[in-house]
Amino acid sequence: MKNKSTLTPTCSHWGNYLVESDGEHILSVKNYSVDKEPTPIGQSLNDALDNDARIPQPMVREGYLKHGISSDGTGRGKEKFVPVSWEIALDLAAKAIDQTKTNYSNDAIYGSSYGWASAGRFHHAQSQIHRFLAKCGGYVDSLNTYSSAAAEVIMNHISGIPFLLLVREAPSPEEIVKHSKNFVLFGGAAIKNSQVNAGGIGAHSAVEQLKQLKNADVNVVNVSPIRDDVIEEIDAKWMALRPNTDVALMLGLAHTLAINNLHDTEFLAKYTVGFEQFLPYLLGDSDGLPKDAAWAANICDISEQDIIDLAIELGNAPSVLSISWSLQRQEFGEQTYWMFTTLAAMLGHIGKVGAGVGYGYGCIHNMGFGGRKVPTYKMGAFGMEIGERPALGDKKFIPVARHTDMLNNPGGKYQYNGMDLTYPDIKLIYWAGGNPFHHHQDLDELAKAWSKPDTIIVNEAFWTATARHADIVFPCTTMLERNDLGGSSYDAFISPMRQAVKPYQQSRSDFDIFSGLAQRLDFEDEFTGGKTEMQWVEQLYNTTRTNAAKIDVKLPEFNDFWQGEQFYVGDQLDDIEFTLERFRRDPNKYKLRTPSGKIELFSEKIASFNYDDCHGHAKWYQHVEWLGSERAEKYPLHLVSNQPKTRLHSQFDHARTSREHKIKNRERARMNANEASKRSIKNGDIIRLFNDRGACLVGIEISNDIRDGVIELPTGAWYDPQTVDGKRLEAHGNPNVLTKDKGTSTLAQGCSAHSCLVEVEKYQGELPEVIMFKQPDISDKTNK
Ligand SMILES: Nc1nc2c(c(=O)[nH]1)N[C@H]1C(S)=C(S)[C@@H](COP(=O)(O)OP(=O)(O)OC[C@H]3O[C@@H](n4cnc5c(=O)[nH]c(N)nc54)[C@H](O)[C@@H]3O)O[C@H]1N2
Ligand SMILES: Nc1nc2c(c(=O)[nH]1)N[C@H]1C(S)=C(S)[C@@H](COP(=O)(O)OP(=O)(O)OC[C@H]3O[C@@H](n4cnc5c(=O)[nH]c(N)nc54)[C@H](O)[C@@H]3O)O[C@H]1N2
Ligand SMILES: [Mo]
Repeated sequence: MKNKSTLTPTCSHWGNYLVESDGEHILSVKNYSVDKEPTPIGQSLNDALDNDARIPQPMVREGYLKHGISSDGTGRGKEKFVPVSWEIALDLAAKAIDQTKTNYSNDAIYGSSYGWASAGRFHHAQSQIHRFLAKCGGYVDSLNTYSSAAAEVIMNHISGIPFLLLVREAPSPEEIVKHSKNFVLFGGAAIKNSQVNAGGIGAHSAVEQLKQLKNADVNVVNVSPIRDDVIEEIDAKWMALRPNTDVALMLGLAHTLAINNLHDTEFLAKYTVGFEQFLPYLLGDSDGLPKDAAWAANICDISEQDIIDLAIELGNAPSVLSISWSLQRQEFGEQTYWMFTTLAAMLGHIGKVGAGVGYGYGCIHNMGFGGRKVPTYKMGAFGMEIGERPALGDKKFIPVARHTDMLNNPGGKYQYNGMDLTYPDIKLIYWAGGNPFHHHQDLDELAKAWSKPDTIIVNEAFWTATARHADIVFPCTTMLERNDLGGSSYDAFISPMRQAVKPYQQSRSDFDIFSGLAQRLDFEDEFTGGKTEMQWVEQLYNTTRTNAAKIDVKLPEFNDFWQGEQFYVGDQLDDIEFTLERFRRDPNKYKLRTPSGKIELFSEKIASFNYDDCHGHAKWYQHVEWLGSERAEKYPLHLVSNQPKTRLHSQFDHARTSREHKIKNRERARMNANEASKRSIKNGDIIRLFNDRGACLVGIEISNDIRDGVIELPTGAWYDPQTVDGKRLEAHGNPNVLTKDKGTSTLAQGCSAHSCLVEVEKYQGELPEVIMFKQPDISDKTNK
């Protein structure tokens, strides 16, 4: 007999939902009525149980099953998988971990496992794996994020405010309308990005909020190579600059302010240090090159007059300047954030209500649209949170985006943020909750580097390229197949996540997988704390409830919460005062945590590192990959590989929302009619994007929202490398076969994915089938 259908609440990084299921199947995904702008990404959950893309049982690469840690790693991603029992898979993985520790040390285990995983405080894969590896004796971790490494490092030096706090404290459109006359968005505030919110989101309202700017007397400017990075309804002025030239534009604006005495000398004196070191560079006194509007126009391809006009407007009325994170995922990405802060300091509005700065406006919904009702109490957490992990010495961590470099240069020396570091010699990689074959640059090189370690273990629900490149694959559950609680300090909703369906085939939660390994390695009780899933969920909730009570926020008793639906705490929260507002109010009492206690437009500390790619103040550096370089003669299009509007990174690429948007099963790229006609390309054609690092196939949409010289290909199509006519060709449209794998600079060593030149041509050959959403080659011999 069929079970009757039930509605269970769940929470994802892109929204909270009621899921209708019959215990076995998802029947529908329903939005809450408080969510006025639910995203179509939500419907992806209907396909979470997909049979083709799911991993049904533990799998081991054939060569690894035969030869263990001495197998030939070049078979990864190519050899067959053999289905095995949980016993065999867990024994094999435990043995590999034990051998690695004994033969080498814990420093031979790379366990950064970077990635967004899914929402849910308990089954948070990062918490699970970091707790497991820490209790196993330690491992090599990573620092900073792919999202914003350059900004995290530079902003800490110059503002002393932790980046994840700084980005949350942005004036809302309502406040901007009241207090500002200009709103200049470097990198836009794309609605596609504001669909998501790390840890869950109860109600989207970005469009409604931005529309308040429509009839207000606010001059909105979208500084971006892509017009629809700002919604059409607010008639923003489009300044379509060349990608990666924002520093030059900002310098041109700053120069115009300076020569017209429109900069706020009082603010600079009271709240900043180092303007006097920066000014000679700006005016050209130190290098003979004034960074004036004409100089900037030549680089960024915005007219000199437009730059002058904007500077004059900014100099005469309060403004909010906003900068998206994309501007620092590029070569010298530290400079955009430093120059942006310098420009904003010259305008003098930093720390005023409804004016000043927004770092990462709308990159994530509640950064810009979350308002001031922010839960400041701590959520209960399992394991180690980022920032709470053990102290990190030499060889204990790498800057997160130096993954391939580390595998290629064991023992190699390098610099990061003033530190002399050495790459560890990695023998075992363990990943749970991330997709390096999505997030890393120059993927064909990563694939080669992944042939080097002795063992690679991956927990995944789906046959992503990362799972396909592992030796041991543990099939894990999705959030619809387990019990959890959702919520974060970025959102005023907290939600029960009751199990909606039984686990797919043999899959188990990460908690169960790590418990099984910990048992074999003799630390099961330490890992589980002697508690079951539901006991942990209750404990995390009760910790949250106790923390909330300290600031007079009342959460229901656990049982009431658990049986109910998402719970809103916003009406119990006080408006927060932003850190920079407090600093402006009383700079002596609320000194910034910088050496000077003020905003550092010149940093003695950074200058003392003597890096030739990051000096003591913000500067324009000559990039290698941009439209003004020599390389652009061969590869004349700048690839903007931005975030996808139809999914979160690579997650649920196999599901309906993402697939319906593809063209002939390939990722959709956009270029304008002018660039298309130069190459005889028509709307809907399949084209080949290429440079000297790789090539991929995409479907093309012709759109005049893209400036000349630019092609947009969002990230996230599952990496599908094939060999066609003897040449490597990625068949599905993954931009990371083209992007360059180089640190932003010696300072932060961050991801610089947005610096990449390509050329394109109409694809004439026979179309290779996209095979990534199907099961890989699996042996019909099961090893029980
Ligand atoms: N070219 C280019 N590349 C980029 C960027 C760019 O702008 N351009 N942006 C970068 C940025 S900002 C980021 S943050 C990264 C994102 O990179 P990632 O965070 O690595 O990408 P996701 O696709 O979110 O990967 C999460 C994986 O975890 C799996 N997962 C989900 N839930 C669970 C779970 O409970 N347990 C386990 N074991 N697995 C689970 C999902 O199936 C998925 O495969 O990409 C970066 N890469
Ligand atoms: N739907 C959806 N939303 C997401 C994500 C997702 O995967 N899907 N990922 C989330 C994550 S992890 C992150 S870190 C944030 C990232 O947030 P961002 O870093 O802001 O995201 P991007 O989409 O890479 O870039 C935003 C826009 O910046 C513009 N841009 C690119 N290069 C330049 C440049 O050199 N100058 C200027 N002025 N503009 C430029 C592009 O037109 C692009 O559309 O997004 C989050 N939001
Ligand atoms: Mo990110």
